[in-house]
Amino acid sequence: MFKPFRCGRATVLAAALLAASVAMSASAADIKSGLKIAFVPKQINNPYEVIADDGGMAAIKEMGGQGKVVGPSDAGASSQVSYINTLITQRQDAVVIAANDANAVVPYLKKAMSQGIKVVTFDSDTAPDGRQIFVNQADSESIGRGQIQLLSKLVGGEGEFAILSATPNATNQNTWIKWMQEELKKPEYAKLKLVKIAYGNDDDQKSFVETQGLLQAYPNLKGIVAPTSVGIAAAARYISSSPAKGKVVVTGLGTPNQMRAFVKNGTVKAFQLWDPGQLGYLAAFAAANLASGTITGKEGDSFEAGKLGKRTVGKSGEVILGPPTTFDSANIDKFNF
Ligand code: RAM
Repeated sequence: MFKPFRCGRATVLAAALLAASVAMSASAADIKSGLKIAFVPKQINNPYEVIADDGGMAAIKEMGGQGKVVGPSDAGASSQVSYINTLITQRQDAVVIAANDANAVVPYLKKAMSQGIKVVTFDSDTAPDGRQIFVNQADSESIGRGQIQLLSKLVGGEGEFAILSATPNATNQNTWIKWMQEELKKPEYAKLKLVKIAYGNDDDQKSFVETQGLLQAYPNLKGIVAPTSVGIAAAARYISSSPAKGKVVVTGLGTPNQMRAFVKNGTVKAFQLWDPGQLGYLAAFAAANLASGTITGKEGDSFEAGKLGKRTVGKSGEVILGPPTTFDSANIDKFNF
């Protein structure tokens, strides 16, 4: 770093100012050992979240820390609050959370940060003052626009479609839906009509029933986009055994393991996702670096993230994993998550 060649007062001051404004760059050796890092998923029983948390636990083990996963069984807006409070009492070094609401958890995360606990959001962000870093699966705009591009291709560019989302307050889904609506404004989608945004609350049964409701309410429906791994699996299951199979397109974001059977039986032609395990892995490295003081979360800070290599913090404390993959019958068997 900065090496003052003369030790006058002005030089020391200049060095301090420079250190405060220059982004930090950390190496693997700078990670403290024995860090206590807790993951708080949206809901503990969601297969997607389980893969993400497992990735986080693997990274924490690699770094010689103590990891654990705690969280609610439903993705309700305030269901994570009591878990955050307990983690504060337990004096964790860092909390990594997939927020169920952009604002509901913020006061509690702020309390954690005021006590020196580092906070990383991943998968689903809070308002920026609720965390130091947000580890995003991919660029939100590309995810949202990409969903409409894929849907349009699958339905032949025209017809009525619905979105089957997670909870009405999920930050990630709401951001993606905003970008889907932006993409829809392009003239090439003039014949594509969004008739309804339904919410399955990332609950399998509710998502299943919502799918049924959409088919009843919109007899001309040509497609359902579910940007949630719970929603897309439930929609595909409903449609696979209904007369709508082969007539109504189901696409969105899902895990290859949950969707494989529906791709093989022809219900689903294509859908997208990133590797949730890598997302959790990256988030754990971001948290450990914050907790080791090697980075502060400022734009330009960089750190080594194990097998994922060097990562740099972008605008508003965002670190991006990478572009999503599109899965179809040709490649789905290459993936096992
Ligand atoms: C569900 C959750 C999660 C989202 C995935 C795609 O599992 O809503 O937050 O990222 O779907």
